Amino acid sequence: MKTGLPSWFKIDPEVSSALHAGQPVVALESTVITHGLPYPDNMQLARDMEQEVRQGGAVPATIAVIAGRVAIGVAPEELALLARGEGMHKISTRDFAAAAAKGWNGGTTVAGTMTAAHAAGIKVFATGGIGGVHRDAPFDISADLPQLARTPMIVVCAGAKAILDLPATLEYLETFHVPVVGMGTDEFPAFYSRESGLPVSVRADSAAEVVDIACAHWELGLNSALLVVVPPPAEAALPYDRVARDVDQALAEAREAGVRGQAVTPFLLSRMAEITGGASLQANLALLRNNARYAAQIARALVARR
Ligand code: PSU
Ligand code: MN
Repeated sequence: MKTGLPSWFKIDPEVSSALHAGQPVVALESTVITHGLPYPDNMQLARDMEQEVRQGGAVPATIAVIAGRVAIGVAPEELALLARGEGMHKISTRDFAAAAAKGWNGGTTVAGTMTAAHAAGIKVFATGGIGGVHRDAPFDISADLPQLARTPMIVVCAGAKAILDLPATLEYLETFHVPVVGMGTDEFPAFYSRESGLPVSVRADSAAEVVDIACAHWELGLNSALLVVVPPPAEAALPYDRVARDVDQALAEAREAGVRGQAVTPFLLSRMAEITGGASLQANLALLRNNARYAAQIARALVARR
């Protein structure tokens, strides 16, 4: 637990006492609630992820911005407000100051959640799929990547979103010394799919092994994150070839509609859900719950190690 947080942070009492006592805590993001999933699935999912973390023996800390204050752990009524989505901002690292000054409400992205979680002293974070390098020009690289390059945390995800340029995303992670740790796999998962044909940088077969790698990495004085990638559950995963076709269609529609900036990822995710007749949404929900479960195991292994 760190001190000296900005006055516009508020830490939930349960999260605060867990951090003080050195108990396992898992950060959860909230752009997936405000911009990534439709209502009311988003609200159910947010509760389910918290439940998975608890069942795994850790304390969940869903991070969001409520009336300009960065909440480390949100109350049930705040979660419902985020899920209804009206007037919600998408808050990445650069947006906190604006949110604080203007009293915004919003969901924090992977980058934003990492910034806030790290400030609060949380080491483990679960999300769905990170942002990355988008395909073709004009040049769009998610702020998630530079944040991973400079924040010492364990980020659990199902790879990068299938709508991205996955080889370029992995190249970026390599350049900025972010280990990509395959949880029980040698292959980088492609979010909706278990396979991508691309390799991870190292495989781990247990939470304890992930922690061994993380601790060695940080003992070297490195400040980058570990990206732990978990394949989506087989029963909900979609075949890579089928996803590739649907992604091409969604991307063509985004281009035609002139969608830009922060709106690109939410547009593509919601079009994918429609094009796949809801199958991509089911895969997304399943992998989010699964990642929360793995993150809890890793948070416990990290505490056990210390
Ligand atoms: N994982 C999901 N759904 C999402 C996201 C992750 O299953 O909507 C969000 C994360 O908050 C991530 C963001 O940071 O998508 C990426 O947005 P962008 O490409 O604009 O950086
Ligand atoms: Mn972008």
